[in-house]
Amino acid sequence: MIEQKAINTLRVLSVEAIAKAASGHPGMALGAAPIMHTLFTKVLNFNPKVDKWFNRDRFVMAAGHGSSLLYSCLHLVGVITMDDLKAFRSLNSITPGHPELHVTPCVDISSGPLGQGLAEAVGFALAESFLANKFNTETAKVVNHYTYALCGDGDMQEGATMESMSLAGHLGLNKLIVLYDSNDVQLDGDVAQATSDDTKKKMEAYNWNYLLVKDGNDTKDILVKIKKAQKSSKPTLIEIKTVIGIGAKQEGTCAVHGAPLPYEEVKAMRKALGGEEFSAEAEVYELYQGVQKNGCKKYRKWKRDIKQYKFENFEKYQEFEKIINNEFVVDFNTFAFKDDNKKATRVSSSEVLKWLGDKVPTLIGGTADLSCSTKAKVSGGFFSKSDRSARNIAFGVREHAMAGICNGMVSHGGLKVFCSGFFVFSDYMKPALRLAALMELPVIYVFSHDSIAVGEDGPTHQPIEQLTMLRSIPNFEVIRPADQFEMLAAWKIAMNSSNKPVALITSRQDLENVTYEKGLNNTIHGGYILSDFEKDIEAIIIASGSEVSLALEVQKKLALENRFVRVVSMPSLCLFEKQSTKYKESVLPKKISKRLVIEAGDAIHYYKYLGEKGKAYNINRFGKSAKASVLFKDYGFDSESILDFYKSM
Ligand SMILES: Cc1ncc(C[n+]2csc(CCOP(=O)(O)OP(=O)(O)O)c2C)c(N)n1
Repeated sequence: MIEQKAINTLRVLSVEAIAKAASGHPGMALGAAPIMHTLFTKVLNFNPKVDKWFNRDRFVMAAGHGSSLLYSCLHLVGVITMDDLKAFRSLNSITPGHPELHVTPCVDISSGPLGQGLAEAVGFALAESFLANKFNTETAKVVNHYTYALCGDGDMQEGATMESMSLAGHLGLNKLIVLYDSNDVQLDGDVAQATSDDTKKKMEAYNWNYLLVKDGNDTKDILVKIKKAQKSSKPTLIEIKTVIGIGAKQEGTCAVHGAPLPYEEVKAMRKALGGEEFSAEAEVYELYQGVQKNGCKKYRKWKRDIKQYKFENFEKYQEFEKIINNEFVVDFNTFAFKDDNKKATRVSSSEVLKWLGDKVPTLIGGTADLSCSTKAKVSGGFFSKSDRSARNIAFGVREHAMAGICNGMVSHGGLKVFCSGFFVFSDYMKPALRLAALMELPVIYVFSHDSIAVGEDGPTHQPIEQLTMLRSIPNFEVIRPADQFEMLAAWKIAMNSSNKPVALITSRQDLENVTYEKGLNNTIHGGYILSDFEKDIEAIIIASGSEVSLALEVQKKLALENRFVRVVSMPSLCLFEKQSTKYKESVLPKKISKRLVIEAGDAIHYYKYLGEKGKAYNINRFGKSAKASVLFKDYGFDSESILDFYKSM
């Protein structure tokens, strides 16, 4: 029967690719082939010829180690060539070890770090539900797709998965369908070694619809359950019982999870299927070409719907076009702060964000139960089952899921997305931040309570090493503004970013306004001369955020003694790094080798600017519990102590 032949073709192509690469995961590729076959030939709405069709169903291979199986499907459907498949896991191929956005056509998002995929899928489903509510009309459903994910036992063990599922159930994201390749085996052995959860009860408790397919080879049942899931008022998990590495000598054991099958076994599988190595029969290709035809048909229908939409709702259509092409332009010159008063940068950030929210109808985001503290809120209420139009998401205390969900939302397209929490808990979000950077997704993070000035909450809540952590992520912008003017400029950078995430690091405590026009115009350069003297200067003081005003105080005190120093505000080391050598030299000329960096945290990334005579005045031990003012004094973050230190250099 052709269907069985197609499934076996997927299996054999996958194990051949793994064997050729001498690396990969045959277990899942063999076991989950019927699931992927069903999904690709009978369920997924996508157009292999128009990779990023906006209304396509989204698919997340959460168990990203099953990438060879995904690539086999993409080959049969005509998206990648057999040569691509042969180049599996090799340098510069479009078939990398785990699925990667921007590398393989028709891969919607990067996955493989277990737990991320489910969060990403929830982000896709949330984005769909928001945009569908915003743009669809009675006659035209311009945003109307499902989100599917394929996960394994490992995913189901991850905390981020559970956080995400809990939120998806609460929000009733019913167009999310998760196919669970439940084979009871993982890398180290049987799942039972580590888990005895009752999946059905767990999912039902999370407000999910739970369905079971007892035999993972029964494609009819898989399809029946998917169709049922499509009608559910809740998100659905379909647990599909499969056998890991089915057909291999060691099927059903962890031996087939992540090591290539012996060559003889691969050869035997090919022999049983027939044909040459890395080949598929014409009728199998034909079957998969049906997917192409169907996808193209659906795409053309959507195009017709859009025409109709344009005709009936021209304004909405224009807005829709703008959002899908990411063409919302904000004129930041029209923004004015409420006043010039001393204020925390979390407050100035909040003023800008509220204003932006009113300007950009698809700016959406939320906090991990901290909107009162981080003040990251746009106007209106909270997104919920009954209000799909609200643009504040109550993520609950689920930082990891929040960050992964935002990746899904941005990757979906059509949205500008922010999320927010205490800076110290950015640690909880790191795996997803890293992926955002890797995927070039412009998620905006608002992290508040940026130093020991958190105060009485104590060392557990006081970030010390988090600036270093974020600054060490490639393709990730970190901006720590000194006052409201740098804050406004930082939001502009964040909103204009198209290919990298941006973290805005804000203070809990009030900060004097010190930068004005200079801050507005120069934050984009990462570091700039904030205050200088005509006279010969003996040193440069570099500072960021709340420490910039301290640097200015030290400068003033030194000037009273006829000693002149330059103050450089450095809101973003990452942006400064990107400036020309000439610009960097103009700010930090080599001839002025005495330099002092003031930053209330670990300062390792400044060392290259310090030279032999430079010193960092920073914090690299944990904080303490006390009032912020007391702590700053205790840690020597007052101008007198810094002055003494400077003089001792
Ligand atoms: C966060 C994370 N931790 C560890 C791994 C390494 N890893 C990849 S697959 C896997 C086992 C997953 O088991 P399961 O989902 O049951 O996959 P199967 O054995 O069925 O292929 C592990 C530990 C990973 N990819 N991501």
